Amino acid sequence: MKINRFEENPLITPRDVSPIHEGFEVIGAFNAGVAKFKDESILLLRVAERPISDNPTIIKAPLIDKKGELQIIALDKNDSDYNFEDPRIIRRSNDLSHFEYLTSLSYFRLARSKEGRHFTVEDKAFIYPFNNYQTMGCEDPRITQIEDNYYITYTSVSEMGICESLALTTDFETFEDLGNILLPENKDVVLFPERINGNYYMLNRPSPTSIGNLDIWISQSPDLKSWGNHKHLLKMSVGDWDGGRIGAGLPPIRTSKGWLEIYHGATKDNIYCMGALLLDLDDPSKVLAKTKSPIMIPEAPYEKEGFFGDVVFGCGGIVNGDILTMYYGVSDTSMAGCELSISEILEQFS
Ligand code: MAN
Repeated sequence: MKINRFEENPLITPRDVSPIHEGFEVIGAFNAGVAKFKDESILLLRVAERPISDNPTIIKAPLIDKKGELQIIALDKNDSDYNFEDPRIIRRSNDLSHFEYLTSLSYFRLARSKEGRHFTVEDKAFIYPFNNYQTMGCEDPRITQIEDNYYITYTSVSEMGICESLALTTDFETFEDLGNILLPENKDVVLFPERINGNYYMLNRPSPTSIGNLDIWISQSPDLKSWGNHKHLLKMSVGDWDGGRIGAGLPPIRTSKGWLEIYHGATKDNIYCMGALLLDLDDPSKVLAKTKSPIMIPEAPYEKEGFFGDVVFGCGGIVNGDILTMYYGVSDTSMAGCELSISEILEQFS
């Protein structure tokens, strides 16, 4: 499978983004939602900022309190009550299955480009945590255009859990909050770009804790508000590139063969790759085919090294004829771009 990675990669790095919080540094500008709006390519970046710690033994964790004020928790790295092994999260040593704090606070900022390779990042936030479901941030947005509406699905993180929220913009200047659409824990929601037999559809990824796996599900709605008819869609594998978890990546793309879904899979050791799925055009709960191997694996230095290396994580793309320009997060740090041929992806299924 040929992938034309842009020569300009990485397209946006933390250095290109100035922090909006005093005393913080930007450690990630990644996992962006993507849209074509008028003559612009738009990236809705997940920007992660963390409080600067002058003392190497002190780790600081940002939190927004119930009054909407930013608080900083300072923890000693030698405190045996806590586990600091994962750079992204802080766990209690006596309960490694849950996390207590995130080491950074994520929110969304827009970046715009006329030619799709050089982006200007806006100085202000576009969506900043605004309710109690988001005290630990907003993450991994996807944008689906349905007619003239651009729907943004994203995760809201708080001590109540990780749930899925929906927002709407028609101008990329302001947005309307449409609430939480899925209970915790759920992630990786993408909407289909059109109604199918009168209904809206979404892919999502619940995280069951007692039995079950980190698999992809599909749900249906008459109005984008009430979601039901939840069906299991795709199981992660055992011991393979997608043996740790899977989740939807880009909003599905209509092709003559079916809905093409480019999704992510991770190994148990958190190496994130992208694979492809083909779903029935009339009934997207039917999987027609799945690529055996990933279509993209972390290979370039910027995909292998960073805050959390060995990660390619696509949340959106722009289709022009047979060419899909995919913008994808790399190493939980930066944004990169590449071109793929849709017909070549479809050939991987046969
Ligand atoms: C995982 C990772 C992190 C993220 C948390 C909370 O640990 O995806 O990047 O911040 O979940 O969603």
